[in-house]
Amino acid sequence: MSEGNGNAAGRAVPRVALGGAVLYPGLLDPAAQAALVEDLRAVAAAAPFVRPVTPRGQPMSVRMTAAGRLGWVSDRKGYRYAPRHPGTGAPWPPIPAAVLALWRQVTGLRREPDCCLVNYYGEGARMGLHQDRDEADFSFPVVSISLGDSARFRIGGVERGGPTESAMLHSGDVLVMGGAARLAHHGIDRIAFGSSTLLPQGGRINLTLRVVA
Ligand code: MD3
Ligand code: FE
Repeated sequence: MSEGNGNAAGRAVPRVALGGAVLYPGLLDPAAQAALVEDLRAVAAAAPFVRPVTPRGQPMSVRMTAAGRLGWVSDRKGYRYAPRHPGTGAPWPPIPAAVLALWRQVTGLRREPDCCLVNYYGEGARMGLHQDRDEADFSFPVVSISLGDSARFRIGGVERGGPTESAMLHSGDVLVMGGAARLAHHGIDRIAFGSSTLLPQGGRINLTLRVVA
């Protein structure tokens, strides 16, 4: 009998981990991961990945695009949510239906996310410790979906400079940051480039789903 991460009721079994975050290891099976990658090819065709610069002009190592009503953008003017792609000027493509279904599955919310940020980590890319606080209502959780190469994820507390802990995130893992974890500092130390064959060119994609307004 193969139960995977499901149970008799067909629900995924979560693990509470890392400062109140809830991790669903391997919630997406390999076929679902591959289907999501295909959905993301269509997103990236309509809204190409860009390499954002920080407000101080430093290029980020992570490449980004987005789907949904709003995308998160960063440039010399600052970072913010914007209704259009910074390069093409077009509205962001819709969030893929499978992504919205996953959001409903793990949050139980009828409210849809406004933003599906798509981060791509090539070899050597990382994301420093930060908080996600550009959104209006922190009572909504943030949902993260990992695809491709494994990554070392780090999470600390709400206050800057406190103790942190780390864990590996693997392809198909889904992380729900709600409650006290919503304002926790977090980042990606490094990816294990080449640890997955999901993406032909290697690397890691992370989707983060957020209610913004
Ligand atoms: C903890 N992305 O896009 S996902 C980000 O893997 C971001 O690309 C990382 O941090 C990535 O802002 C980490 C896990 C994650 C996402 C959102 C969170 C952790 C979070 C929001 C609050 C606390
Ligand atoms: Fe973040």
